[in-house]
Amino acid sequence: MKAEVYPFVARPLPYEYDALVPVLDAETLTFHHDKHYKTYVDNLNSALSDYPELQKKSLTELLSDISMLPGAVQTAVRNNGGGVYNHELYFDSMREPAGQEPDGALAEAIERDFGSYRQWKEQMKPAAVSKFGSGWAWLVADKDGRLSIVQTSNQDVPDLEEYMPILLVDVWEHAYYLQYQNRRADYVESWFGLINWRKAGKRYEDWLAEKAVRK
Ligand code: MN3
Repeated sequence: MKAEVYPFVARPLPYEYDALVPVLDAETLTFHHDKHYKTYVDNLNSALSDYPELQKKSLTELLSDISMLPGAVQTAVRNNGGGVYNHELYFDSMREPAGQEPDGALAEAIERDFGSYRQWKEQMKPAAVSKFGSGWAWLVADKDGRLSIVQTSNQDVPDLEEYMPILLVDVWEHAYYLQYQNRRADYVESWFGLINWRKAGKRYEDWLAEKAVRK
């Protein structure tokens, strides 16, 4: 994530609106990006407008310790700041369906921590499908580079001081309902084919490099 600060600006999709067809159609992606994501950006800016001291903080800084923020703005930052962070990573974690699989250091770590890519997928899919209500399923790395799968509710993020998000899947109904209706499992199964493993691999390697420097 780039260290952008207030006022946050909605990022364009890194591909065309129809680039993810047939997994995600242009209507789904247009509503998701132009309406849902954009609203989180607008609401985050609105929440920060009266807090000059918070306007110098990056999104990661704002989300890393929400309890340190003024009480009146905590919920708005948690919901809308999380909404911005999660959607930017979600859109950036996908690419046109091409059947990519992980490689490099991330592929080795997946084999080490899950057994194989297949076994990782067998754990990631139920984490996403079984998430009750609205939320996210994530692949994250800890400070030693160990991978794990976590779920978060609403627009919550994992503990960003402990974990680096590598990729995530949105299981809010707005992510899939126009195209898949109630068939969340079909959406999640198809989403695996959209994962941009090159970008996920780079996030993982950058995180390892950052941690190596700090030790
Ligand atoms: Mn969403």
